Amino acid sequence: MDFESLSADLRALQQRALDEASAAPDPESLELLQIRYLSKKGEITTVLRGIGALPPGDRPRVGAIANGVSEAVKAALGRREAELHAEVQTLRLASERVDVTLPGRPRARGTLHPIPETAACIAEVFGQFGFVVYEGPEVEDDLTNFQMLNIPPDHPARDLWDTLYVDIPGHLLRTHTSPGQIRVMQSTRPPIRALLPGRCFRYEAVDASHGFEFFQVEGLMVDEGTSLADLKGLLDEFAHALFGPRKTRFRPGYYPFTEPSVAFDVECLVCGGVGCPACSRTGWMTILGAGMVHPVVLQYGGIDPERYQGFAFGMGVERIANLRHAVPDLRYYLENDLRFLEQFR
Ligand code: 2U9
Repeated sequence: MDFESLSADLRALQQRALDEASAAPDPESLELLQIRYLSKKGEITTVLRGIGALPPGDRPRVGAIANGVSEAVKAALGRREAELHAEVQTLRLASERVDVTLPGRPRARGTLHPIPETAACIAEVFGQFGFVVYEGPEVEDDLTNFQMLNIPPDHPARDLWDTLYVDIPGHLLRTHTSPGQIRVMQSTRPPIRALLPGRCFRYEAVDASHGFEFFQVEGLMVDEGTSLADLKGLLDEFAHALFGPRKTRFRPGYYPFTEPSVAFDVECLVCGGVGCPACSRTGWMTILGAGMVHPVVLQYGGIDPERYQGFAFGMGVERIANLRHAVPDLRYYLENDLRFLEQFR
């Protein structure tokens, strides 16, 4: 082995290594090339084994060529590695590309349940007349739920409300939101315009038009000189806002906490007053009850009935929602069946 053939071997080896490096398809093949050419048992070292046969004067020159070959192969492997890395990066960027100008994917949106939606709609109308929403507790005491509303313990009117009692003596689930109005009167000086939405509870057999829980909205106005005419004017505006322009009427009614008491009717929403099954052929539909607050009730609320008068009204929200959306059965409101709820989008 002479200097010429050894250095020719090294150059050939370099050429082969560089060709293979630039053709390496992935980082794993680069790793193999690195082992094959540059490791302790690699091809460069193998060629250098022949160095012992050379004259001592030639040995450093071959050593220098071998170093040059090593460096060139190392550099070629490094270049290819950088190239492969860039290719991977480009592929990844292409596959992960986000076009920020594309429209978003629409998500299914929930909606308000028809009962709170109707309650909000009612509050919106009365809000325009200065009524402010208050909330009372669902567990009430007998005093505020009944006695202060002019319904003493043995009063026959108690038969109207079959009550759900709780384990605390003298306490019950409120049968109407009226006790909340007592609390408003006790804590607020007139003029008062209060609206009380809330869930109420009665011990009832459940059927299409009765539930043991229902949602009520009650209103109370107390001021000097408040009259039944003010009540009629307000309720007309309310009925028109919800059901469009229609005839309305007061009919005599009875509640222990109002005197006089009335039922407020609108012209039938189905037949327009001609008479149909929906209005029991009367041409009218009752949408709420109302009246002038009984002087005794004002007194319980800490208000002087000689100076102030008040009117109050109350409505079942399920009934109003039924009329707005033609829902035939109250039980739908509590079942949370999506096939029902999705119709209120
Ligand atoms: C106070 C004084 C008076 C509230 C009133 C009604 C008439 C009424 C019913 C309608 C259907 C209840 O949901 S329903 O079953 N309510 O007709 N509510 S007057 O009167 C009050 C309330 C509070 C201190």
